[in-house]
Amino acid sequence: MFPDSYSPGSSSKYTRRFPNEEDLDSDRLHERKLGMKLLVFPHSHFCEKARWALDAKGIPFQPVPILPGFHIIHVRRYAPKTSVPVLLNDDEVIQGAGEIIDYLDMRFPESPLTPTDAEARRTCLAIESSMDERLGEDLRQILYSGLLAYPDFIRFCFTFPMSTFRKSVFFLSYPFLRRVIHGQYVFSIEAVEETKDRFRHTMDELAEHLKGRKYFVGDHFSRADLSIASMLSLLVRPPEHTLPWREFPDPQTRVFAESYERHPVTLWVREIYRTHRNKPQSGVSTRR
Ligand SMILES: N[C@@H](CCC(=O)N[C@@H](CS)C(=O)NCC(=O)O)C(=O)O
Repeated sequence: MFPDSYSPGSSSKYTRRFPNEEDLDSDRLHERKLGMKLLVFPHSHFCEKARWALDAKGIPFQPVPILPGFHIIHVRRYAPKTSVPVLLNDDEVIQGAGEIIDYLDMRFPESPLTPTDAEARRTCLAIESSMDERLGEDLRQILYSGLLAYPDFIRFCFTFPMSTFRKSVFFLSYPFLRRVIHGQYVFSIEAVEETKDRFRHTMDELAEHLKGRKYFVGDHFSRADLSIASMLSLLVRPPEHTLPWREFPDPQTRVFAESYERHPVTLWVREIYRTHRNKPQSGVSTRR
């Protein structure tokens, strides 16, 4: 089903999807006429990274929020893994936020998000990959550990733009989903405590790196900045993000978030969102 892949850089690839029987379905043909689609969980920081890259390039697209749990069936219709974001562009399917940036830079090379200088590019990709894990995955574990006990909040994050029917489906499936998410991302209280220490260390390390600089690599905004800011979006909750944030309902999560309120990296994320989010390099506004 995925016979063709392409790797322009160390971490990038895209998958060309070949037509199959499902493509004859009229709804899906209709879908495909509307341009690029991005399958997302609305609050997901990896999805924010892909949305931001599309917006930064001024590429119109339609975000398609999908229900967790059911996403497995939906996403696997197109892609080999179950995760979002997934970008659909005619018969091309690109899964993974970094891969989507690779693809966009290859297809729309104007205003690249990846530095063209080889050394800067290597540094940029290394930072991105390491921070996806150290910030993105660690923060997800920490936040879910406190917030899964609040179904209304989690439902809001996953279903914010969806119909009442879908919200109800989410609610009914939540006891099961909660167990799955806990098993997949939280593991145990001890693991979360360890992760919190590591996260503090990562944030302090980033603050050190940022001293006297505006951007992580060179003098220009790049995918390293976009990735780090996106990975921290759930903690910093900048107003430029597409989700209308709600206060964390869990007291411990509030204490955790407040402990980073004045951290230099938090201030940097706010500034990068203010100056670079919803400001396409090409000047075309695609705010959604
Ligand atoms: N490496 C992937 C990670 C994406 C990811 O972890 N997505 C999560 C949401 S934040 C997801 O889809 N989880 C459900 C699943 O994997 O089935 C990327 O960069 O896009």
